[in-house]
Amino acid sequence: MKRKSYQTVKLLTVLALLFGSTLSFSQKKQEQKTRVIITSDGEIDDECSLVRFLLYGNEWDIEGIVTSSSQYHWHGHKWAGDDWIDPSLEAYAAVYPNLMKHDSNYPSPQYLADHTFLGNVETEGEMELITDGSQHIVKVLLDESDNRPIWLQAWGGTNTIARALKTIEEEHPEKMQYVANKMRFFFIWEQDKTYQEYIRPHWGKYNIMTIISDQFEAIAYRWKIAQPEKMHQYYDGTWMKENILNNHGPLTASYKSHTGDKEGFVDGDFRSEGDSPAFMHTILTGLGNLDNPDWGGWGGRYVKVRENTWLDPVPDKSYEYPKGRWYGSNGWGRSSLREGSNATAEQRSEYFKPIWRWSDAFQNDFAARADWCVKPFAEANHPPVVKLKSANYLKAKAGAKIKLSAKGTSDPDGDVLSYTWWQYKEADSYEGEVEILNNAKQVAFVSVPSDVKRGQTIHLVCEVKDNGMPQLTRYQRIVIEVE
Ligand SMILES: [Ca+2]
Ligand SMILES: [Ca+2]
Ligand SMILES: [Ca+2]
Repeated sequence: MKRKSYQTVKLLTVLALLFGSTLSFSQKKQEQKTRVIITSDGEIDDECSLVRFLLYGNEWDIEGIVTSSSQYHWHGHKWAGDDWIDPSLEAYAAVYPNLMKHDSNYPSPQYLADHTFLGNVETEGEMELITDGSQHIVKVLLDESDNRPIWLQAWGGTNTIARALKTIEEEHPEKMQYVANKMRFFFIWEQDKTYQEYIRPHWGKYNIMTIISDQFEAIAYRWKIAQPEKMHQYYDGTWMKENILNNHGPLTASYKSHTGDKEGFVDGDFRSEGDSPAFMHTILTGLGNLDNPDWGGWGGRYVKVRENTWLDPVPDKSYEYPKGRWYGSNGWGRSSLREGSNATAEQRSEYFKPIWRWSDAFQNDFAARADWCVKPFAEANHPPVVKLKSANYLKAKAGAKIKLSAKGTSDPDGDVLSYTWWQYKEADSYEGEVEILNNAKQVAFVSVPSDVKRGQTIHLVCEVKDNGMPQLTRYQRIVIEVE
């Protein structure tokens, strides 16, 4: 079961008003699905990210999987091969029938094969050639029969996306506004110059939502430094072998964990999924972060640095963001992980916390998906469906007492559910703490403090865990705006 994004709820309401009727179930399903296109440079950690991505293939309409170059990888330079994706797609085909027992929304192996393309790969930042990958992106963006937003993810360079946009600018300048309205960007660093040199100057005027992540390092190669020790148990070899690598079919068996030949890591240890935050942001967990990057979700939390561009919150008030690229050496996290950095251990931990805070939840979720590859529905776990009695966005006055109810929450397996209501302090603009009465019950109460100022927000998360194996977590968020 998927929850509607806040924007979708609005859209459905508008459509219902326009047409005066309710949409059919299948139409609703389509409206709820987020559309994604990934462009990847095929690094070993992209391969790991791809396995997790395919396990969540039921969550989105996957409009394209495109191989692209980056500053690290291109044709003939540390290149995984044009067809590096094929073994993963074959392994997916083998587990697909079993995945379908858990959700009939998984895309067929043939569909995925038909939507996999080679993009711009000749050199770093190459965007001269018109490629199958760039042309596919052009086609999807220009298709006016489907106006839903599309999240374009760069797991490597932005060059193939840039090439596609240049084609649109050259051949259909009158469609640029239309295309811009549909696009959302999520970049894992800027792994070539094409965002700064082409996309920003030519498309910046359209104010496209653009998230550029550096905090992805929380689950990249240096996860052991970026994450606190209490979370390592969800990434170590013992956990990975039991939950992911062994006895879960060919897809997760192909996952490239450490093999024990690297100092500091044992056989089976999590290696890196630096690109996963790009799609983890688009998994609808109930946190409502999809169109609100500063709200925080499994893919991290971001702050608006300029126009509609969102970078990582740096825990140093004197820090000035670069005016240009946000990547490698000038991404704050990269430098803070370096030996001899001035960043304190606390700052470093805080910087990566927007992702690692959910490690137990998203790793257990990954483990459940691995089970879906081999187990029948009744023997695997599925996440709870959290429902609120109230709206997600409320207005209240200082001093007001508000009832928080998650009555109606359910679990597809009939599991016993436990509730935790907590204040997401990093995401809200109120600087103090609120007290939540009965914070471990289905119905809780919160008093809006007397010292809140008009316009400030308080973010409360209703976190629901089931008692299945592995234990799964979903959420709803209530934002209280003080009036
Ligand atoms: Ca990559
Ligand atoms: Ca369950
Ligand atoms: Ca706050």
